[in-house]
Formats: sequence, structure tokens, C-alpha cells
Amino acid sequence: MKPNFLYWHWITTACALLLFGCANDDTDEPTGDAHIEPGEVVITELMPNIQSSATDWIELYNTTETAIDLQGCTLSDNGSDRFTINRTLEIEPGKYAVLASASDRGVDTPPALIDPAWVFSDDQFQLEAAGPDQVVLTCGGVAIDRVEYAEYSPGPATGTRGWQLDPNAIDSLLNDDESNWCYTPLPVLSTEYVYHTDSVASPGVDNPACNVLPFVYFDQKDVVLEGIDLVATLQIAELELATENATSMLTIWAIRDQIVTPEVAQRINDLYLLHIDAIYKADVTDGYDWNFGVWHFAWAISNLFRNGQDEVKTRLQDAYNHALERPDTLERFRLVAIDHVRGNRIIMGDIHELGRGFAQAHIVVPGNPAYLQSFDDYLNRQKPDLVD
Ligand SMILES: [Ca+2]
Ligand SMILES: [Ca+2]
Repeated sequence: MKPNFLYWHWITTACALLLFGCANDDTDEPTGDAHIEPGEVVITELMPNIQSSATDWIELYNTTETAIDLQGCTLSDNGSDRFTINRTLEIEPGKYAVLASASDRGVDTPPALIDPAWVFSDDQFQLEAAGPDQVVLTCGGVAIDRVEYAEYSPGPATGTRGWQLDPNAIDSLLNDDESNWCYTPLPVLSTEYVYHTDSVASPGVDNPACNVLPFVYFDQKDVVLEGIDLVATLQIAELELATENATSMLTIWAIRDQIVTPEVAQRINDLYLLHIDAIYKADVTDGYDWNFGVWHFAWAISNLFRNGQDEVKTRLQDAYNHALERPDTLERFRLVAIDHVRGNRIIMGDIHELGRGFAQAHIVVPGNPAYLQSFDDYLNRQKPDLVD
């Protein structure tokens, strides 16, 4: 707005006349030679101060095509915490600098935490885990980038987990929008961002994409299938579960976000308790092993329980109590399974194309041509084509 601009112009002119950085109340701060413009350095990831964690840290990214020296720049929060970078700290173009409260020397620690570009003390600066808090990078009295976060609550799966900017939004304005941020995705196929067993973050390297999965939802109304025939679908689930292979529970998984009656909940509770131990010992089927099966079965029970009305919860209580402990028995997918079963949010939806295809081939929704029309429809589709 114009009045603000004029006011700001007056302030900056007055500051220039005084030959002092007006926004700089520490007159003994050294000042870097380089002139840094807003947005040339962007805050891309941060780790608040968690009691169980040794370090909190901030990742900065140089968006320009020349090296930037942060000497003289200050990092501050929304309170009185601040520190000044009083020696050369150069970020190469397109590279990161991680500023941390301590060096972390665990065996599998990322290099950027073993040898941070800058180490500050807890007395100088702490990012509050409870939030809200903010990080402001100020150079020459000008705010170069600023990021706010409401709270840090990554859930039960991890000790520490990066709060990171989506790699498609590396920009000082786009990073003002909290919807462009996420916790570092938990490992499924790769353990690239895992260290210390249960830390997941990418300090000093590119952030992984926040969400590459097309069918993930957090609101049950977005995933409820109108007209679903749960009785016929459960017939299919029972038939498949009887094989007790590593994917035999997937029909239950496919209906985990639907609104079920207490009777259906009871049946699913019983099916889970009847088959979960066999799935735990199941052989590999089509590349899927018992880790996959146990994770998805426990996830299904957790969603049904947490979305359910009181009577549904009562019927599912035994299975749910068991499912809650199941992720800890896994050799693979443990962190993501903990998040799905015990995490802060209920992860709903078909997740990806493969999940959607499976759901459409195993859920009965009469009148909806994308899905099965009946139990017989399922049986007919299992038959090999007959040649007259
Ligand atoms: Ca910003
Ligand atoms: Ca990163």
C-alpha cells in the first residue's frame, strides 16, 4: 500500500542519512560487504528445539547464481532470541547452509549436522517446538526472508522430523504460506532421509517433495462411497483373507475409511484377530511381504476405529488395541506404519493409482460403474476367460 511504502521510503532515507543501520540495534555488529536482496537467501527447512533432541537447526538456500556471504547477517525469532554471523559464511549458488545449535556426531548423521556452517548456542537462539515461532534472516537491516510456523507436532513416529518447504516452492514469498510446508515424508521405499533410527530430515540437501501421492485425504466425507454394499464387500474380504498371504487383507484396507455399522465393525474385528498372526508369518506374494501386510491391516483397523461412532469403537476395541502395537514388530515400514496407525492425522484415501485400482476391483458399489456390482461380479472377474 502506498502510505506504507512512503513511510518505509522515508525511514530508509533517514537511515541512509544517519549512516547507521536503523533496524540494527547492535552497533557493534560487523557488516558483510555483499549487498543481499530479499529472497536471495530462502529459509527452506527447520528443526525446532525438542527436549529429546540435541540440536535445533535452520537450513538456508542461496537462490542466486553467485556465492553469498552472510557475514553481518542476523537470525532472530519472534521473541528476543538472536545471533549475528560475525565471520564469513559463504553459501555457494544453488547450495545450502545449515545453522545448528550444536554439532551432532552420531554415526549416521548427515554431514551438514556433523559440521554445521554455523553453530549458535541455546542461550542465543531457540526455536520453540510448541510454537508459534518464526525465523527471520536480516542482512544490512533488511529482512531477507522470514518464516513463521504455528506449531511443531510431527507425531509419534519420529524423534526429530524436518519441517520443510516443498521443493516446488523455494521462494521467500511462497514460503510464507504454511500449505507449502510439510514434515519430511516418512520412508517407504527409500531410507535416504533417515538417520539416528528415527530422525527424518534433509539438512543441507534438497528437500524431498511434500506429497507425490494423488489420493491422500484427511476428511472422511471426501472418501465415503455412496451406496457401498459392505456385506457383499466383506464376503470378498473373507474369501481373500482365507488365503492368509501378505496381501490378503487389502480389501479390508480398501474400505477402512467407510462408515460401518457395529455389526460390520464386529466382523472386521474378528477377521483381524483371526488372521493377523498368519499374515505376520506370510511369505512374499507378488513382491509384497508380511511387513506390508501387517502395516496395512493395522492401518485399516486404526482408521475404522478412529473414524467410528462409539458403538463401532466398542466392537473394534480388541483389534485396535492389538493394531496399535503392531508397527513396532515390523522390520520395514516401521516409521510410516506408526504414523498411519498412531499418528496425529487419519491418513485416508486410495493413496495411489494401484490402491485405487485395487479398491475398484474389490469393493461392491451397485450402480457405480467404477466398482464391482455384486459378489458374483467379483467371482466372475476372477475366472479365466472361457473359450467356446
Ligand atoms: Ca518468507
Ligand atoms: Ca533440506
